[in-house]
Amino acid sequence: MLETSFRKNLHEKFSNAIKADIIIPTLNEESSIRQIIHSIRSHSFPIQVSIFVIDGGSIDKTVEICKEEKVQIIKQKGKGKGTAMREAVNVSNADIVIFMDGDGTYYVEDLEKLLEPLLNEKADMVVGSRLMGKREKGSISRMNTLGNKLFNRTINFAMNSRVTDSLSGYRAMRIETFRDLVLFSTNFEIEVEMTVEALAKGYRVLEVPIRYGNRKDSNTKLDTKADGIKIARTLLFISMNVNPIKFFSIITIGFIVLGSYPAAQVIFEKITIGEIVSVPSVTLAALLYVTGALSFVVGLVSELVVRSRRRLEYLISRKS
Ligand SMILES: Nc1nc2c(ncn2[C@@H]2O[C@H](COP(=O)(O)OP(=O)(O)OP(=O)(O)O)[C@@H](O)[C@H]2O)c(=O)[nH]1
Ligand SMILES: [Mg+2]
Repeated sequence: MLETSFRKNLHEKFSNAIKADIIIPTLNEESSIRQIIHSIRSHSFPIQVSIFVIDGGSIDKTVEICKEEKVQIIKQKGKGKGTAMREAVNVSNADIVIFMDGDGTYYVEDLEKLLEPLLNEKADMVVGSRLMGKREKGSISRMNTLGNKLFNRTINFAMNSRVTDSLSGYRAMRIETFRDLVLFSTNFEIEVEMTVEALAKGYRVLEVPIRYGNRKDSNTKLDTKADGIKIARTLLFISMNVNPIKFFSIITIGFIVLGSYPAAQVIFEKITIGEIVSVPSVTLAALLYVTGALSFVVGLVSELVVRSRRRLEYLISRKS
C-alpha cells in the first residue's frame, strides 16, 4: 500500500520537485561542518536538497557556524546519534531523507550515487558502502573493520542478504520508509537496526560503493568497545526477533555437537567393554542434549509469537 501511494506521489511530484533533507547529526564538528555545507551548496542535484543539522549539544563553534551559514539547525532533545536521527525525521517534511555524518568523512560527490537508485525506484534504502568503495588509509580502524564484518556476517546469515557495510552513516531513503521502520536505538546501533528492520520488512536495501576519508581535527564519538557491545546486543535481539527458529536452531546444533563427544564415549564403552563405566559422561551428554532440545522448543515458541505478531501487524495495516 505504501509502495503504491509513494509511486503515485512520486510521479505527481516529478513535475514539481522532490524535496530531500540531508540530515547531519553533529556533536562538536566545528572543523568540518562549514566545508560540508559549502560542498553541498556548490553541487547541483536532480532534486531540491536542503541541509538539516541536528545538534547533540556541541560545546564548540558547530552551532555558531551553522547559524552563520543559515542552515536549518535544531538542538536534539534526547541523547545519542540514533535519537538525533529519529528526532530529525519527526520534524522533517521532505520526501526523501539522506543521512550524512558531520565529520567530513563522507563525500558530497557520492550523493548522486545514493539518489539515483532511489529516484529510479530500484531500491528503497540506498546505503553508501565504504567497504565496496575506496577508503583513505587509517579512516576505519582495524577493530572497527573487524566488528563491521562480524555484524555484516550475522545480518547476512539471519536475513539471507549480502550487506557489506551495516555501520555506514551515509544512507538515503523515502521518509515513509524510515517512518515505517520500528527503531529503538539511541546511539550508533541505529545503523544496524535500520538495515535489519528494512530487510525484515521486505524493503530493497541497495549498497553503492562510496569513498571514505579521514576525520579532520575532531575526535571520534564512537567508543569501539562500549558501542561495539551495544551494537552486538542490539543485533542479537533483532536477529532473534526476526528469525527465531534459525537463531535457536544454531544454539541447538551447538549443544548437539558438544554432547556428541561424551555420548560417543559412552557408546564406545558399551560396544567394546559391554558396560558403561563413565557415568558422568552419560549425565553430561543427556544434559547437553536436553538443553539443545529445550533451545529448539524456545525457537519454535518464539517463531509462533513472531508470526502472530506479523499477522496482527498486517491486519492492522490493512485496516488503516
Ligand atoms: N546530534 C548528535 N550527533 C552525534 C552524537 N554522537 C555522534 N554524533 C555525530 O554523528 C556522526 C558520527 O559520529 P562519529 O564519531 O563520526 O562516529 P563514526 O563515524 O561511527 O566513527 P568514526 O569512524 O570514528 O568517525 C558525527 O557527525 C558526530 O558528530 C550525538 O549524541 N548527537
Ligand atoms: Mg565518523
